[in-house]
Amino acid sequence: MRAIGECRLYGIIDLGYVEVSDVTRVAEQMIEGSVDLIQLRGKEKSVDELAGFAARLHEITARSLTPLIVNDHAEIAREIPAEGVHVGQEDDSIELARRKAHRQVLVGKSTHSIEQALAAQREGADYIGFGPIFATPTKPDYAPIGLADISRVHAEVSIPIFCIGGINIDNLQSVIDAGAKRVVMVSALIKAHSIVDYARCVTDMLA
Ligand code: TZP
Ligand code: MG
Repeated sequence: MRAIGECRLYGIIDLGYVEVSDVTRVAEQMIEGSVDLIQLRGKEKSVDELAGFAARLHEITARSLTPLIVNDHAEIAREIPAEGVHVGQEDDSIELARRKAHRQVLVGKSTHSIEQALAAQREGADYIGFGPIFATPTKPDYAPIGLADISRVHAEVSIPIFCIGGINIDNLQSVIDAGAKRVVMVSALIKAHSIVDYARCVTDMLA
């Protein structure tokens, strides 16, 4: 499986944007475009539904050694062989997520400030999301934190940091110039005319 430290572009299959019938196509295109790791996120779906989608998705991601991360519900990783789980500030602690998964998995955590980033590292996160950098309809209730703290978080936190929130190909260079090495893209990638070409362009810029 691809190591988290080698990952630069993190794609999220958000079921708020992707029809269930389209999940396989989107995953295959992300992989063809060299997305390094993929998360399944479905805020409106039940745990059982998500476990079913994750099981099918894992059959695709495993072929290309792309880690599959499930959002919010660590217990899904107990049933299906996802490589990791992702928790937010209001979700299970990292320790509880590891216990629920009941086996060795990656655990990532969403952070919205330097203080939360340092706390996630102390708690034993394998990676963090850091943002939202820009305002985004994908996470509308969170104030954007802007570009200013990106260089400081990279100086103070040694685990992989994925900048997230409102990032697209038009503002990506500003995020890179601010110090980012890794990014998450949700809507920009999913809505791209060609997910494959869009992802390739992003991975080239992050290389
Ligand atoms: N966490 C912080 S911002 C965000 C999440 C899940 C959503 C990012 O989505 P998009 O569409 O790339 O702005
Ligand atoms: Mg969450």
